[in-house]
Amino acid sequence: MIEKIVIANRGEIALRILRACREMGIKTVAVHSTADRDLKHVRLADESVCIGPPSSLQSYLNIPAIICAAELTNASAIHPGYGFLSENAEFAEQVESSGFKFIGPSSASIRVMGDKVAAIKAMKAAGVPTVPGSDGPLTEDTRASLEHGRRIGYPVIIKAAGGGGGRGMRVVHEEESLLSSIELTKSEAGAAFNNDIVYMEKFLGSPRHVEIQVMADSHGNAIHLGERDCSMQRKHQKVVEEAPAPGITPEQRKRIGERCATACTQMGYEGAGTFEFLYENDEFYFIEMNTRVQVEHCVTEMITGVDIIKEQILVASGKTLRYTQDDIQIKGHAIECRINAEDSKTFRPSPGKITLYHAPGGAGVRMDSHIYNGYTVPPYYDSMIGKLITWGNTRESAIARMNGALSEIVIEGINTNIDLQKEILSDANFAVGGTNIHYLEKKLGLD
Ligand code: MV4
Repeated sequence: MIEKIVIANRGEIALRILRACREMGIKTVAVHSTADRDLKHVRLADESVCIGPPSSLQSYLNIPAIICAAELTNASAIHPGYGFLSENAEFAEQVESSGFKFIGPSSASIRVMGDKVAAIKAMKAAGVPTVPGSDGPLTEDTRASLEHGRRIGYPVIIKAAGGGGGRGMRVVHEEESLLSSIELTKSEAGAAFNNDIVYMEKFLGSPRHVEIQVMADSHGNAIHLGERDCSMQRKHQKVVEEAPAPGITPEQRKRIGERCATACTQMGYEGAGTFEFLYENDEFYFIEMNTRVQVEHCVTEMITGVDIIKEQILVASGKTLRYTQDDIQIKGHAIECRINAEDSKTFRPSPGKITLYHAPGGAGVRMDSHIYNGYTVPPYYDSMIGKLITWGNTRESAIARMNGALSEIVIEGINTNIDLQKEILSDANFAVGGTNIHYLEKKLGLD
């Protein structure tokens, strides 16, 4: 069993991992930058190691410094959280070759999913539905590219194999601009990802973003924990997430979920993972897989009762999954509002000192946040300062509890997006459920 874990992250997720470790009787090592000495989890950790200056590149992305901290503290494993090095195959490889357990899938799995063309190929082979597309890289053969375009039908989208999360994509509306768009996307991708491989997909005009949470152990067992709807986003940043996704039937959930779980077994995938789909006209289309724990994992925890971080640690310790698929029952509804330190008009980060903080509470209310009275939000990192999650027996009651919690929360000294969250939660279309990925940007007048 893992005895001591280095938490290679910061903020709310570092605190979330620390809490899981404490519950399991596992010792913790917080690694932090010089700007993060006052983080809540650094104070609570059994040990802490300063790994570098504020810049992420020199601290949370500094592979030798993190592995060195694991050696210094005689830790047995490293949890990468999300962002930073969590989907860096090179890091996972170096962690393992240094004799530590990387809490996540193998570096080989991370590498496959990091290559979007390889990921799609693996999914097709496993029977996961994908977007009609080139099913492979676009080559020098321009006739073949034009042929793909005609077969798929316009509009199409050109995506970089090394991209993901909204980077390196271009929509093409007619054949006339296909070849120049491919060249442009290729050269941008080459510069941005050092990989100019691109592929083509049918462009879906108004999909929802629905993703499936999976969990797999090192013994070939895999289960799914249902889906989340993450369509409420702005500029590829999710704002509100919920589980289950409105309108998805138990039959649809079972069908797509089982395909994802089977794919995990086929690929030898280990740990937590998320299959991202576009959902349009009652069909799921795989686009990408995330090989880390996600920000929004909490809504899944609330409706399944599964502690995803704890389960990650257990399967990393070589334990068999404690749940079979039949053990997983979806109960009620959960919503998560991301709380960001940002300007409500410009969405620019709003770092600074929190002069007053009152956390919300009550039945079905969970606040995952590292902030406290007097904490200073540094300017160097992501502006998310917490997640407010509510659960209810029905979607309506989860919304009612969120409305209550949003009016209860007090954060003074910095600007936050709490007013935006109140607006979304009282939006008539949100109340109906099932709005698409463009809804929020349109509502905000961005489109
Ligand atoms: C698409 C798409 C429409 N059709 N692929 C953007 C992020 C990356 N994960 C994939 N993305 C998209 N891929 C096809 N074939 C539209 C998007 C997209 C999007 C997807 C999910 C959530 C928000 C989005 C916002 C804009 C575009």
